[in-house]
Amino acid sequence: MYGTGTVWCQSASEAAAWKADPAGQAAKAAAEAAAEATAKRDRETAFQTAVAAAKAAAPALAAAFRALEPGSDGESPFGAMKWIPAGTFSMGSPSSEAGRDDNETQHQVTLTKGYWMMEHEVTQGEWLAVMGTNPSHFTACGPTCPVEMVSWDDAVAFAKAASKRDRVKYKLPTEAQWERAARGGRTGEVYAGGNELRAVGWTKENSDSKTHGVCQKQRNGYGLCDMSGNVLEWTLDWYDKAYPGTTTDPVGAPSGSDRVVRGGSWNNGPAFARVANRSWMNPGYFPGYQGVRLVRSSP
Ligand SMILES: [Ca+2]
Ligand SMILES: [Ca+2]
Repeated sequence: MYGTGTVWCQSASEAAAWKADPAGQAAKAAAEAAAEATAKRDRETAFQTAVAAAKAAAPALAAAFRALEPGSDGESPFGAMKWIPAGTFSMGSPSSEAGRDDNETQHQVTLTKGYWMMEHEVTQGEWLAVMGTNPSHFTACGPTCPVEMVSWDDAVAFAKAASKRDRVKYKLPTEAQWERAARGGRTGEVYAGGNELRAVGWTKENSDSKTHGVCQKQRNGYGLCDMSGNVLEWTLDWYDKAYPGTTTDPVGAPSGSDRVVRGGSWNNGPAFARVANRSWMNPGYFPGYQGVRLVRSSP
């Protein structure tokens, strides 16, 4: 700290500027404080507007979503829901994939039922409209940025509250549902939506150490955004290094200490954003890079 006789400064150059022109510096500081206060007010207004709009629109959107036929994409109170078809796909990574680990052995998995998945990570505005709180660290990012600092228990509570509000059965995706959705019905893509990571997601390489508004990057084959990067996403499954024994509608280990989290985040390097990458986290942990996205099973 540098004293000037009037204020304490963070640097010697700042202190010199105060000594040379105290009135000018005081005016500048006041203008900066006023701009910051305005930005904060605008942000709060943006949140209030988004939440009011979300709450007003939810009943009609939920009714339409409840009536939607399996097999079709549709609108929901959480924006577009993309239909992910039943089928067999290749889960895990080929041994040639750079950055892979030995918990990704490639194998065929069959999902016997299709399901809808949110095109984007649950946003701060959407979380606030359902839960009445915003636990996020990056509130300056605004209502269309992903919610973070949510534990697995928080995410499950959110799915329950949203299900009650919309009278739709939302859940966290199983790990297999998450990976099938992230693959987008394509083969040969390392990241969700392509092999150029910067084009499809926010990771440590391009995030500027923060979250970003959802759906700013290229979508994947099913029209989903940010399956690689931005925030990590909880899945329903307990983590085990070995995949579940069954390859038809697998549901994860019967018990465990950590839940599977997928897709990497603004805080992780490129290897974590690979579609095949499997990470895990204590269900009670809620860092500023942990978010969620929900699915709805077909009726
Ligand atoms: Ca993500
Ligand atoms: Ca890994």
